[in-house]
Amino acid sequence: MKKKWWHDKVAYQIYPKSFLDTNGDGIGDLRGIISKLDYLKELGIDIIWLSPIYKSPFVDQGYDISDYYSIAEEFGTMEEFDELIAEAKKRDMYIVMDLVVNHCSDQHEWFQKALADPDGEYADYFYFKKGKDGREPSNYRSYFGGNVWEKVPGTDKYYLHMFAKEQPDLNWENPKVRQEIYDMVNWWLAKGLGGFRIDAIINIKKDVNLPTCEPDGPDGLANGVKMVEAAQGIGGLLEELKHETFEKWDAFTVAEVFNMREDELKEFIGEDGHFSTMFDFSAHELTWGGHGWYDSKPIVFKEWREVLFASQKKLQNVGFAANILENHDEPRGASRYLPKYAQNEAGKKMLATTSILLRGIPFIYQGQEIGMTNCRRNDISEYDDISTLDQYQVALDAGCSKEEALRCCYENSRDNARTPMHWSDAKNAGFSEGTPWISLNPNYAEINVAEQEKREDSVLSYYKKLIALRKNPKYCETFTYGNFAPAYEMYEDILAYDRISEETGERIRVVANYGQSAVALDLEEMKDNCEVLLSNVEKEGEAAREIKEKGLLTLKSCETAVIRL
Ligand code: TEU
Ligand code: CA
Repeated sequence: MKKKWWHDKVAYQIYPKSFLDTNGDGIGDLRGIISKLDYLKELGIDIIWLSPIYKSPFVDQGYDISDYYSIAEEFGTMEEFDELIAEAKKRDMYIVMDLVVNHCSDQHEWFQKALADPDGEYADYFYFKKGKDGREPSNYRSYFGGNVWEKVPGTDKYYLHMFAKEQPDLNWENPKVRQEIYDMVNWWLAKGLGGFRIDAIINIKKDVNLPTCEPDGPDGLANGVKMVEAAQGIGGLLEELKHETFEKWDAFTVAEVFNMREDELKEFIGEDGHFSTMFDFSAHELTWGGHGWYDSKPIVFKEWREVLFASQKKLQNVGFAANILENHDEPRGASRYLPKYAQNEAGKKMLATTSILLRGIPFIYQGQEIGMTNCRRNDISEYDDISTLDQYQVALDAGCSKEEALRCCYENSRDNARTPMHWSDAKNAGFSEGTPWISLNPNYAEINVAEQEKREDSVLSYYKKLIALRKNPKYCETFTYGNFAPAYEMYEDILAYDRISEETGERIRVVANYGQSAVALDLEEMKDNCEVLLSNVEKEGEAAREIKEKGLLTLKSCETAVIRL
């Protein structure tokens, strides 16, 4: 395997709007990010992914870009952005931006020009299509609800939007569009970016000619993903994109890919694949219901372990996954993956351990490192997210009560991760002196950075130790390139695996007890040669003694350990 500069890195996602506000307007900003670079450095972060900071009307929180070449005023200036890159560089850190090019905002100059002249050059930057019998060309549902086709005012045409109607899809079949995108990507890379996280990229290739089909919901529409699944030949587009941009700069790219064809994995992230890596969403997909959040499923430990292991085994023969527990679209990991009895500091450390030491690039989402949780809201008006508002309605339409629909939002809402970061127990958790754009999770008095920085046994302190262990030059080779092999699969509640270096033969075992009762794990054969590298109950010495004397390691509920065999 060709070694790449990003293989042994640890990444962190910042949701700028909710990270840190320094001018009191209630919105996080670039100044706030710059001021926390040392905090991130100390945590052990190398790569920082910023959710979109481009100019935007914020219909979908910046994933609707109206000018790819400017920074949203809300976040700051281009000078501040350049300063951020320079300051990151000083600390050996990389800034990765979000690349949102499946669609732009309806306020983008291109779309405005297209509306002004629906038969002109710019209409071809998008998908403009004649309706059928005075109706939309077909009946596919956009991800945020409603038909993917929206009327172009004053014409018999419709334009396509896979997401909100304010996010018209760009026509990647048009070479001029592709060139505009490549120029823009190169322009940002020339500033010294480390690379990009690439948004919703599977959607750039679609079969817009799919005829109307059997509806799968009371809205008379059918899942829009069908158009993506029916399309062939995305590889050509992705290769050209890579060749024209990323490759020239040795940039790091992490793609957000759903609904990829299984047999295309190697082309996507194999050596010389389209991308450096892509997120492993296999655990998250377990919770998908057939119709919406109202029929989503809770995580069942054994199923989760199974897909996690299957995914690790499959990926190690191909490339590197980017491993996440949460992001700005997902509920908080501690609330989703931990059973009630494990939703405590020990449980959060255990979850961190089993995730961060997997094979792949770990991505930590802001607040995960202190164990932030989902946030309960009493009324739908307290939510901001466009998708949450849609899914609430979908739940009501399916016959759920108001209470049930709110519970779906509590469990699934994208706003769970978008509440402001908890820096301290001061006003607004130290996030802002003004009125935060979205209300905080009230538990900031208990869960916050300042308190955890003071405490050796906090979740934050543990994350630091865990990341330092992964990056320790002694074990780095094993944690980065080592193979993955499941362990103790016969136990119902144990999540355990070995990382084994082909190069040095070193074997490191990660063990965790997600169950409620203690389990004694057999280490008889290795008992004379074990070293306990990390434990979440501060008993490395005790654990080592038990292994040496009895050839066993007893893990209580929520206990985890990392052992060099
Ligand atoms: O998310 C893409 C997205 O919404 C997917 O979960 C989608 O449902 C999937 O492709 C279905 O198969 C990204 C961003 O992360 C999100 O915040 C944006 O709202 C969205 O794109 C639109 O830009
Ligand atoms: Ca601000």
